[in-house]
Amino acid sequence: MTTSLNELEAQLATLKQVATKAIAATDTLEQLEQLRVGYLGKKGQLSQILRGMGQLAAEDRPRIGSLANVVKESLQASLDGKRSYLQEAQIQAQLESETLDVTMPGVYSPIGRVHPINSTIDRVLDIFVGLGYTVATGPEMETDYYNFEALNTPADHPARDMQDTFYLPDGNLLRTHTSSVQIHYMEDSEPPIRIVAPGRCYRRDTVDATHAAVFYQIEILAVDEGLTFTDLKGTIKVFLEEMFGEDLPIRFRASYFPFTEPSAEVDVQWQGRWLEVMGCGMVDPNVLKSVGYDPEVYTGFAAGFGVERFAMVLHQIDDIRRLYNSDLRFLQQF
Ligand code: 2U9
Repeated sequence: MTTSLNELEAQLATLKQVATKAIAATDTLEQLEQLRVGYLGKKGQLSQILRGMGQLAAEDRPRIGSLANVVKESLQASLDGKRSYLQEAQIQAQLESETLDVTMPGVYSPIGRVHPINSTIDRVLDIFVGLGYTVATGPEMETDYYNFEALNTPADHPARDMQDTFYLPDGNLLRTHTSSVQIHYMEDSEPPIRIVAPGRCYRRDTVDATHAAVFYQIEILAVDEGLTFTDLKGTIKVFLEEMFGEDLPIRFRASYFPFTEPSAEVDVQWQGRWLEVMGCGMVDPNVLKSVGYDPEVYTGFAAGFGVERFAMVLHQIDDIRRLYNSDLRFLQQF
């Protein structure tokens, strides 16, 4: 099938028209490159048309040759023009995407704060670690033995009423104090003992401005030969003065706990009035026996307090529930 001069001229004209249109319509450099290869490449449409030249009369070839060059240059010019346009647009887009509009408000990433309960716990632990105490922790779910029995609080002991808690189907309970941690610790180690045990505790209390069903407690325990109530008073004095300030009037008021004998409540003079802040006492010999320590050789002292209470005193917080209802207006003060 021979190709005539007119046909080749028509094919070149069509190619120029179609290719020019396609180049104008493309909007990516990749597509543009594909068009260049498709039209002007070795195996491109222009090459294919030029292969038809072989069938032309010799005197007609120069005419097609020059026509083909005109088309090639025209398409090359369109390609170059489109490429620099697309490259410019790409740079602009990049500049726009990278330009930092300093008038734009910054990306506000709220800075978190240490919750007042955790900052109070950290402060207390720093003091006791400074006094040579080791931080001990333990499970919040305990057996009746570790929460009560081992702490000289047998099943029918009236003190259990003040420490009512949440009981689980398997007979376990949610601990009412971290004293269970000390029992575990003493079972696994020999005196001398100096531990501070922070942790979450549970009480089936009516929640009000000063009572929460879930709260944090910290207890300390020291067991050694020859520890006396004086050592207890000295330790508590140092601790409370670290927390509330020097020459803080402190008062020890006789009290009762099943796991200490003698026992005392500790009050501090705060804003002109006595404020009960913690309880303490000499570890009851029965408790030492329950972990296999000979009370004739070893004595111990212990103390315990509610962390929320300290946080409320330190930060003049009027209602314990503010510490739990996640109100940012309140928490952002710390
Ligand atoms: C062992 C032996 C003795 C820990 C103690 C208190 C006094 C005390 C209360 C403070 C506020 C509980 O959170 S509260 O309601 N606790 O007053 N706790 S002595 O005595 C122990 C602990 C462990 C082995």
